[in-house]
Amino acid sequence: MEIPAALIERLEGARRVSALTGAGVSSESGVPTFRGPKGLWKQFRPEELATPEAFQRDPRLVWEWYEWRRSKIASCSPNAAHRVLADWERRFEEFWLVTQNVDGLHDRAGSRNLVKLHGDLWELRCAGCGVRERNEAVPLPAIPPRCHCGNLLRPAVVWFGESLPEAAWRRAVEVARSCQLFFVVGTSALVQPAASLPWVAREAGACVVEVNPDSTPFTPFADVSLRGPAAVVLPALDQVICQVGQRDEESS
Ligand code: BV8
Ligand code: ZN
Repeated sequence: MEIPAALIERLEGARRVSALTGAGVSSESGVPTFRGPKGLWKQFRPEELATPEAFQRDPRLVWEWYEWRRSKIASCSPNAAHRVLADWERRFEEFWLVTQNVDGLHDRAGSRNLVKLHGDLWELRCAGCGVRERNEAVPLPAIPPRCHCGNLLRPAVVWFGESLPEAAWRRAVEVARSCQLFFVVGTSALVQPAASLPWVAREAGACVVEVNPDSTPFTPFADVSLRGPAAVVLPALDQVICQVGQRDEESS
């Protein structure tokens, strides 16, 4: 994968770097994306399943979909892209990762400076008393699962029409505003407000790099567009970063 010289130059001086990921970063791990030919939404429509109304109307159906996704993701492992993003916490003075993904693969790859905009598939929360629990059982003993208070437990994810967690959104905007380099990896850049983060970074003067095999509505506005799968492009980028790091060490 050829990395443009202009990007190598920006990488040389970069201290504060951030990334936004979407479902595409997990596709090489075997996790289905939402759009695209075999996309998740193909079989289901978001308004049918990933909304509070759908859960109200038919909690069992919504849980069957989440059980299916949990069982699929349970057999997936982080791929090279997840691992590189976890390594970048040690490569740069300050690296933060903002993800739209709920699959938990960034955690499993070792990312710690991680902002989860849309929650976590492996956490349940009570629709009544608000209690939250981590539960990785596949399958769950019974669906829809019930809280000890008698109310239904729901996946601790953000559904369409629900607000993002305040603190997570605030942190994500801060991170996009303060970085010198902003990577947009594996997202169709369609779901708001996450899709506004590359714009926030761009307006704050960051160099915005898109990593995606396809073009997206943001592509024309990216400073650099690396057209390829994340599990190929990110390791290639990481190699350049290591070489630059070695050069710095030799020259200092
Ligand atoms: C909110 C958790 C308001 C659940 C998710 C009309 C216009 C604009 C906005 C709206 C509108 N109507 C409604 C809205 C708002 C709505 C929205 O944006 N809708 C969209 C559909 C238009 N947003 C919301 O509702 C948000 N909340 O706005 O609240 C509010 C305000 C105040 C008070 C009350 C309410 C909440 C949105 C969060 C929804 N939850 N997930 C779950 O997962 O079950 S969204 C879910 O879908 C993901 O988290 C992600 O965000 C999105 C999917 O997008 P991607 O991750 O980008 O994945 P996708 O498949 O689309 O694309 C994959 C990409 O990867 C592709 O580009 C592909 O080319 C690329 N790729 C493929 N292979 C690879 C690759 N890239 C790299 N390497 C590869 N190998
Ligand atoms: Zn409860």
